[in-house]
Amino acid sequence: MPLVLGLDSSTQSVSAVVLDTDSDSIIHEESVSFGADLPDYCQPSGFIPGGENGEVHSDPMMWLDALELVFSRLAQSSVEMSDIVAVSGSGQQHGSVYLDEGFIDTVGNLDPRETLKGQILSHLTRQTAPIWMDSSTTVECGEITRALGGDTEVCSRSGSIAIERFTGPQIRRFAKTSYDGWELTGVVHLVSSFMASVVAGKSVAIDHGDGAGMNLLNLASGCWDNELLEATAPGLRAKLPSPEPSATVVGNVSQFFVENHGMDPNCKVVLFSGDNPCSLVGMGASKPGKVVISLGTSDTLFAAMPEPRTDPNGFGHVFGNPMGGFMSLICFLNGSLARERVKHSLGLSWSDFDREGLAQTPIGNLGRGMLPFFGSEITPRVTSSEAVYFGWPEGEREPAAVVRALLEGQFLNMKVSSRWLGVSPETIYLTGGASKNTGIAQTVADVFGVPVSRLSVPGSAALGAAMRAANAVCGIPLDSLEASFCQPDSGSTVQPRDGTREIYEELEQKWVSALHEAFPLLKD
Ligand code: XUL
Repeated sequence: MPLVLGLDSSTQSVSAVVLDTDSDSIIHEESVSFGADLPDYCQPSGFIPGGENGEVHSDPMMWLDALELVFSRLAQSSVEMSDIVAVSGSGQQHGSVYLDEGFIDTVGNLDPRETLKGQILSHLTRQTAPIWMDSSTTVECGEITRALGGDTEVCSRSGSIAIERFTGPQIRRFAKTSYDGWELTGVVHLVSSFMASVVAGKSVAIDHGDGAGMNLLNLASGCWDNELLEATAPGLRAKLPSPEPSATVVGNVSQFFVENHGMDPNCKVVLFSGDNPCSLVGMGASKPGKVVISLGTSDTLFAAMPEPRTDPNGFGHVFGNPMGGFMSLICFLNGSLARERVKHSLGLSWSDFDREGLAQTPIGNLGRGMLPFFGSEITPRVTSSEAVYFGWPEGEREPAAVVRALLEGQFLNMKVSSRWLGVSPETIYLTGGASKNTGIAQTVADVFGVPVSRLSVPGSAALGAAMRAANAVCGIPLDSLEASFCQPDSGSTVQPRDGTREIYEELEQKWVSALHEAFPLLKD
C-alpha cells in the first residue's frame, strides 16, 4: 500500500495530507496551528505582532516545532509511516531564513535524540524570518529597479517588478542594515527549501516555482540572474542554493524522521515548492485553462500559462509551474484577515455572513460599495488603514450591507485586477477556508458571471505537494492523479444568478471611479 505525504508550511499552520496511491484516496489529514497548538510563541496569526515600518517576521523555530508535532501526530494516527514512499511539500512564498555555513553540516547529521530547534537555532544568522506580509523594503525595491534600468527590465527578467515582499529586496535590506549578520550568513533558504532541507537531511535546492518569487530568477534561463544578484547584495550567488526543476528528487528522508517517527529510510523527498504553485497542482489546474481563486490569509488568483505574460501595472506575477511552464499569480493582502476583521467588528459568526449578511441584502447592494483595504494592499498598491465606503446614505452602515460591500469589493477588485491575464474563464475553481461558505461562492459566481466549482479537499497546497511527490517518485501520470483527487465536490457548483451581470457591470464602474478618487496616484 504505497502512501505519499504532502506537507504545507503556511502562514498560520503546518499541515499534512496522506494519499494512498492504490485506492486513490486521501487517508489522513493533520494540522498544527501556531496560535492554538504553539501558544508559547505568542504568534497567534503566525507572525510576530507589532512589527514596525512594515516589518512582518516569523520565528522559523516555530515552524520546526510544528513540523515535529505534525510528524508525531501522524505517527500516532492510523497512518503506517513506513508505507510512505515519497514526500514533498509547500511553503508560504517569499519568506526567507538566514543560516550560517555550519547549518549544512548540522542538517546533514541531525541527532534524533535532540529537537530540530535545539540543533538548528544556533545556526540562524538572523533570528527571525521576514515573510510575505512584510512591506518594509520600498527603498530597496527602488534601488534594485534603478540598478537594472527600470521596472520593465526587472519584470521581463524575473516575471515581476521589484516587490516589497519578494525575497531579493528583503535580502538587500538585511545585507544593508546588518552587515555582520550578512557576512556570517552562509545560506539563504526560502520557507519551502528550508523545510525541505530539514525533511531531507541536506541543504537542498530552491525549486523554479517558488524561486520565481524572489526577483532573482531569470525566467527564460531558469538560472539566477547575474545583474539581479549584483543589484541585490554582495556575495549573494555563493549564499543561494541552486535553482532546480520542482520535480527534482533530492534523496531520502532524514534519519531523524526514520528513528523518531517510523519513516522508511528509502522514502524519497521531492523538492518543496511555494503554496500557490502547489495549489495550482492540487486544484487540478496545472494545465492551462482553469482559473483558481484561493481564499486564505491572503487571497490569490492564479492560472497556468503556456507563455509567460507580465502585468503592465506590475501587480501580477509570473512563477514557475511545478508541472512545467509558467503560472500567473495575483495576490490580495486584504483576504481573510479583512473578512475576520469585519466579522469581529460587527459581532457576527461565519454563518451570519450568509444568514445575516448576504441573504438580507440585494445583489449589488443598491450601489453601496467598499474599497476593502483595511491595511495597505498590494493589488492595487495602496497605503490605507481603513476601508473606503462609497454610495452610502449619510449615517447608514447596517452590518448586513457592510458584509456584502466587503465581499463584492474583494471580488470586484479580483475581476478588475486580473484583466491583464487575457483569460475569460468558463468556470472559476474556488479553494481555501472561506470557499466552504456557499454565500461567498455565490458572490464570486455573480461578480464574475461564471459558475464556481469547489473541490472536496480544503488544503489544496498540501494535496498538490502530495500529487507532485506521487508523480515524481511513483511515476503516476498527472491526468490520473487529477481524476482521483481533483474532482469537484458533487453538488457544490454554484451558478451565477440571472440579472447579476448588468448589476455588477454598473457597480464595477462605480468601484473603479471610487478607487481612483480615493487613490489618485494609481495608474489606470
Ligand atoms: C503570493 C503571496 C502569498 C503567500 C501566502 O505572492 O505572497 O499568497 O504565498 O502564503
